[in-house]
Amino acid sequence: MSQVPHRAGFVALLGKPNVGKSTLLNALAGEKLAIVTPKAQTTRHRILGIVSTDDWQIIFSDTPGLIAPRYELHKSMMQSAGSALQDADALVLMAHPEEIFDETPVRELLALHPDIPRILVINKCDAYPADKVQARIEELQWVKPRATCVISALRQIGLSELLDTLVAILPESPPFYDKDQLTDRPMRFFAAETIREKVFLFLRQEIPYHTEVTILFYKDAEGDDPVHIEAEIHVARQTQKAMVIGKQGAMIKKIGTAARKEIAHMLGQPVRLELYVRVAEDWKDRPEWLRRFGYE
Ligand SMILES: Nc1nc2c(ncn2[C@@H]2O[C@H](COP(=O)(O)OP(=O)(O)OP(=O)(O)O)[C@@H](O)[C@H]2O)c(=O)[nH]1
Ligand SMILES: [Mg+2]
Repeated sequence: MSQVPHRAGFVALLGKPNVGKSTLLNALAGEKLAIVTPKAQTTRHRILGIVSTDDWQIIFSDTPGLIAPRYELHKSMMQSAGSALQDADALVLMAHPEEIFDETPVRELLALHPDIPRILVINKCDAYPADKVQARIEELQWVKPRATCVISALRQIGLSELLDTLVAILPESPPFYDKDQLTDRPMRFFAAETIREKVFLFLRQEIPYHTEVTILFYKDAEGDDPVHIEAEIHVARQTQKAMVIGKQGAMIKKIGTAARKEIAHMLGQPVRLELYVRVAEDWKDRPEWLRRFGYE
């Protein structure tokens, strides 16, 4: 048994879209919990990633990238980012040297929580020269960080220094979750997110932003029957439905095959996956659809 007091607490990962928050969550958790794509605004819900050792437990919240809301969907996404600060013992503000989005939503959210210790994390150090990294650190001094870490979430550089920095801030506390628990989300959520990731990766420009995925049916393997999942891909307009299905069903087949392989890999079991495409007219601005899709 270790003699040091046990520490535990909550850390919110915040930043503009595309800075690498989900990549960092996955790297720290050692598992793919959050989907990652080159497109901004990939993450739509808060996702917990629980990292535990004998001596400490950090509960990270991955959050949607901070933007000025244009749809009801965005408002809900920004609320879920804000909710990660309600119980946070520390916040990680993630940035990288060449961000494009407006900084106002970041400033506004941080202003609401002046007392939460802030760690500035400059990500993607593998892709930028040191002088650019340094320039970004200087630009972000308005954050008044308690510490600054330079990392590459992708190449897993600087992560243990980041963890040491965070553990030093955490209060003494028993763990909040079982030490072998990785996240708060059920497998159905990861199945839906995996399908949504393939939509983000394979479809052009704006289509992914009009797409949501729900699980209709989920049954564990039984005897010779594999895990059976039926999911609906919802789009906002009829024309988008044709794009998701593709010529002679080629696109939906590509999405289904890639998602099925990845879900099967996650579960370590074969999976039967059936996908349906439905039109949910203008769902991004319709509270009844948003509620159905799990947004508050
Ligand atoms: N070169 C480099 N690319 C990275 C690094 N971390 C993330 N990326 C890439 O940046 C893109 C966005 O990564 P995400 O993890 O989805 O970013 P995010 O902050 O979660 O984005 P949203 O969910 O849209 O807010 C992906 O293409 C990642 O592969 C890094 O350390 N180095
Ligand atoms: Mg993300």
